[in-house]
Amino acid sequence: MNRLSIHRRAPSRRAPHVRGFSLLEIVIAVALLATLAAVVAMRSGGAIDKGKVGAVLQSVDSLKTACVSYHADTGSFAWEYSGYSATDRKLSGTQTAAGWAGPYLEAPLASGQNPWNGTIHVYATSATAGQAGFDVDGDGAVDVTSNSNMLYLSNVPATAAQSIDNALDKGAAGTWSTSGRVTYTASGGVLRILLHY
Ligand SMILES: [Ca+2]
Repeated sequence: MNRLSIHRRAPSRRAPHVRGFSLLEIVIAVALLATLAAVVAMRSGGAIDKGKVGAVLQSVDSLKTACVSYHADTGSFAWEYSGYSATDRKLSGTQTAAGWAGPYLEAPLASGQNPWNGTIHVYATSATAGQAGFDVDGDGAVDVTSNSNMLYLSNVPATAAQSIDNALDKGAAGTWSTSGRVTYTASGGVLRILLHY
C-alpha cells in the first residue's frame, strides 16, 4: 500500500451544512403572507365600511328629527345642503319662513358629511334628482311622489348602499334598490333615503 496514501491528510471537516430554502418553500411562504395581508385588508376594509354605514344611519336619524321639527313649525318641507342660498327653507342658519324656530341643524350639510366624499343633500321633493317617487310598501306602485324630505348621497358603493337598505327597509317587498324608503342607482352611486313625508 502506498504510504503516501495512508498518511494523506484527511480533508478538513466542512462547516456544518446549512440547507437553504427551496423555491417551493419560498413560494408557499410568500403565498401565505399574501393571503394573510389580504385577510387583514378585507377585515379593516369591512370595519371602515361598517363605520361609514353607521355614520349615514346616524345622519338619517338626526336629519329626520330636524325635518320633522321644521315641518311641524312651518308646515312645509326644508331644503338643506352646503351652499344652498335660500333664506327661508333651510334647517340651518337664520331663516325667515313663518313659524321657523331653528336652527334645526347646527351647520349646513357639507360634503365632508358624506363618508364617501360625494354630495349630501336634503331635498324637499322625492321627484328631485331622477327619482319619480318612493314605492314605500314595495308593491310596485309609487306611494310618495312629492312633498317629502329625501336624503341624497352620491359616490356610495353598492355594498354599503345595500347595508343601509337592509337596516332601513328591513325586508320591504320588491327589488331592494328600487323599492322601500331607500333606493340606489349604481351609476354615480346615488343613494336616496326617504326621511319624512
Ligand atoms: Ca330599498
